[in-house]
Amino acid sequence: MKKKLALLIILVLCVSLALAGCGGGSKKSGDAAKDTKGVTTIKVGHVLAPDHPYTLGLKKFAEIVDKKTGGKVKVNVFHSSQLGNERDMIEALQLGTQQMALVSTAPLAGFTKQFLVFDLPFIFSDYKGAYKVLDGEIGQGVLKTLEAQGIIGLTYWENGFRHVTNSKRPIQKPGDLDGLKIRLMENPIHMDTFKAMGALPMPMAFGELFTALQQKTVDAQENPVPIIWTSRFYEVQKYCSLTGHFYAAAPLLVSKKFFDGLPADQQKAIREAAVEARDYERQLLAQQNKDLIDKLKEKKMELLEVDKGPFKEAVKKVWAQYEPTIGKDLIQKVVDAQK
Ligand code: EAX
Repeated sequence: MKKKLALLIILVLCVSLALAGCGGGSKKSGDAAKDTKGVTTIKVGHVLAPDHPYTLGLKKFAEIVDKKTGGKVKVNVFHSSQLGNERDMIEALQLGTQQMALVSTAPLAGFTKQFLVFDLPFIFSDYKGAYKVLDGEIGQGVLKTLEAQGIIGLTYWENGFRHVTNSKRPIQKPGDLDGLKIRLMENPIHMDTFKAMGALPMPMAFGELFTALQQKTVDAQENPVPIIWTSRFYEVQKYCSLTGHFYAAAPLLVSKKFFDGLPADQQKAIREAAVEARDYERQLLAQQNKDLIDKLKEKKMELLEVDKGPFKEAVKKVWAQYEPTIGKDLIQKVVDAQK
């Protein structure tokens, strides 16, 4: 009997010691991503296809980080909403349960309103103008506002100028959008912009979009050419009007909880890699924007050049509507910086 009791006490002690080991006290989030060999693993997620420049750029980022840290920091890339939709991932960064994410600016407006300025229709004249604003003090200042939300914005990658596709009819002027059910990102400016042109906005996460188009739950969507190609929207959308109504920047984000837990040399390596891989990702997109128009036509998509003047006129009131929220100064700064 005594033997059994002694065995039971030893068993209980072993189990409680093992559980205490799992608890491990409060680990810094950076440590949590570190394995027993001192290698830190970063999970970075995005919602686009495995062959989109988001994925290719992040793989280049992973290579550069690995090299700059001597293998001490590994980056695992998760595409196609494997880690959730963009809002889910931004929230996971705030909690420190995910280390990095690559998203469009649109959902970030729900976290800091300064991002709204970048989603004003036709605010960017061209790629050069966008880069001057985003890579300069204005863009860096807006990224800084994320830190109060527990997120560090490393730099702006690119999604691109967005165009309207639909399954119903050629869109050549704003009135052609009348009554069209269009999927939009969850961003108030995007909704008000398309409402101003008579469309019916349907906010929806990107991961649900292809099925919604296939089942005709929505008639239309808007995205840059590289997404229309890599997400195979040409299979479910007949018409593409090259409106270029929004320019979507794509901030590369890191959890502040995680990043602050890293040694300074690894933080420096990650910041440098983010900028080097950004330039690579932008170049990939520029090449795709050249090559994919013809490939979409080969897939029997009808691509239409449009006169942007009437579209700009139709949505001008959105600028005035959001001036009190964004601030006249910030809007003017973005316009002036492109002159
Ligand atoms: O950031 O949701 C969209 O249409 C975006 O282009 C996508 O999330 C990539």
